[in-house]
Amino acid sequence: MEQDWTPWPEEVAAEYRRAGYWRDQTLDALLREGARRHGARTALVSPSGRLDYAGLDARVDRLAAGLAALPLHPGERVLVQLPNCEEYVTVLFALLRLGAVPVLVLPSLGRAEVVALARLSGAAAHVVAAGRGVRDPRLLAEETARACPTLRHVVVAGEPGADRHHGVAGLAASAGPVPEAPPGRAEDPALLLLSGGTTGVPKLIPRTHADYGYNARASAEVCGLHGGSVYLAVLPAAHNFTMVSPGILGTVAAGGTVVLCPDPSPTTAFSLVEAERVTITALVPALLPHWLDEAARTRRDLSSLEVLQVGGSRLDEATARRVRPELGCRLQQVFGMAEGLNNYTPLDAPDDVVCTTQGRPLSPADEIRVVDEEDRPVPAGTPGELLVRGPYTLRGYYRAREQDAARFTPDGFYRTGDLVRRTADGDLVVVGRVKDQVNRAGEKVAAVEVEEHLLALPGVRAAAVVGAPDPHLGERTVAFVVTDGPCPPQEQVRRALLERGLAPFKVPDELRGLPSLPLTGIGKVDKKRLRELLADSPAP
Ligand code: OOB
Repeated sequence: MEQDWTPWPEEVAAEYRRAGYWRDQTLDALLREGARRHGARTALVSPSGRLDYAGLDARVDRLAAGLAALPLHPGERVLVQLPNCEEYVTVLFALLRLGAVPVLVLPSLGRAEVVALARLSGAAAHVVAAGRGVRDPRLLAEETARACPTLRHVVVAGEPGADRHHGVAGLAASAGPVPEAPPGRAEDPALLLLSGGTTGVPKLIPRTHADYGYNARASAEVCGLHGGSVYLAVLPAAHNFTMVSPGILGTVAAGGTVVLCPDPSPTTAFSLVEAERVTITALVPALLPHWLDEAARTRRDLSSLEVLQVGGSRLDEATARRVRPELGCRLQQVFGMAEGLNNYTPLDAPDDVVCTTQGRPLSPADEIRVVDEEDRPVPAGTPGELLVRGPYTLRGYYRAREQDAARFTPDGFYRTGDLVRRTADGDLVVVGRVKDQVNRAGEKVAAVEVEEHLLALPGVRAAAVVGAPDPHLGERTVAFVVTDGPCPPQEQVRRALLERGLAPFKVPDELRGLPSLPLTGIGKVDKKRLRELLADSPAP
């Protein structure tokens, strides 16, 4: 059988091992080690309560045994679609301990995407939360199971002892023995992350224990984490930023405390910052103005906060400059991607660097190229597409050999699709994008995916989706459609897309009818022209 993923070439892997980037250690060992070294220290704070390292480790052991008894086997993929709750962390570590492969699914994804991910990964189980979200997550999971024959179990977190019919199981914690992890697994995929994507079908990113562990440890180091650090997870836990930059895993690697914020509102977050003496947290730029406004209004004591990380989409300089005076903490810009590469502004960099660049690569082993359309390196200071290769950047997507050819160079560089310029000091500035994607408040929307859903609606003859500048979202999605007869009302299209199972955040913010789509010289839809149309006639 063809391999599901592309490993690093053996001589490269040997070098990463030799240099100490890669360790022969699975990700759950980070927790095991924490339990051994400082078992009584608080590891996790969530609405369900507090767990110290020893307590969390013991809970993960019991849960791993429970999941194994379902049965779930090492190597099997499991969709984990949970909000920022205690079970997210315990289930994640339990699956890793078991050797099962979590597929991290954002809670906001709809049926269409979840089914596609279940099929692509051949998932054996889907873990959802009880009574959360817009629709009943159990219903969603049961629909997924019907559409995907490999799915044997729907596991509902937050509902102990749920009825077992229809393959629905509660999250049983069994006292049985924990299956021993087979050795030498460190360089196998530990988990699968969702790619922001540029294609009609979602793509999955295989991340190995060794590469992800390095990403976590090295990030913890550049972000200055230590045993006294308290990290507040505000963004969805399943996002790479929250997982490993330095996020939950980086904090566990440093022996710090993870606090889970159940919603991203500044009111909730500020109470937790005050109560738990949070030292570091991470936001997308779209959330930052709300935090600044709330800080001006509130009496909450934010003095514990040392570092505010902002990333996921472009942060404008004016807002960046408000962070230190108005929140009283340092700003750190983070330009990362689930595919691997993380860039951080150094914590001791001057304000000008912190407020005007998106940082520099995390690892001395990150190989960066900035190239023109012919893949030729551009001179420093000239914008070009960013290509990257390194000890924690994938070499190929999961089960996507054909699509890989377009996204990787023959010598293994990942084409990020981001246009960057490199300053004389080696800092990167993101200036644009060549990939066909909308970055909506940090959430990535592949234009093609939405276009395909639009084209499936009756009467839609052509569709093109582009991003338009938006003061609140950074970018909003605009769909241009060519229809038989008059353009249907936006609300009707919105409902039809939701009905098809598309995630609400991917439904176009604006719909515009056109008699035909403008085409380029070679007959492709001219998206540049569409953006110009938008600039000429902005939304009312
Ligand atoms: C993070 O990961 P993804 O996979 O959701 O999205 C990656 C893409 C990048 O290729 C770039 O287009 C954009 O998001 N991006 C930024 C940015 N950070 C990410 N664009 C401009 N400025 C930034 N600071 O978004 C992600 C993963 C780990 C850490 C942080 C963000």
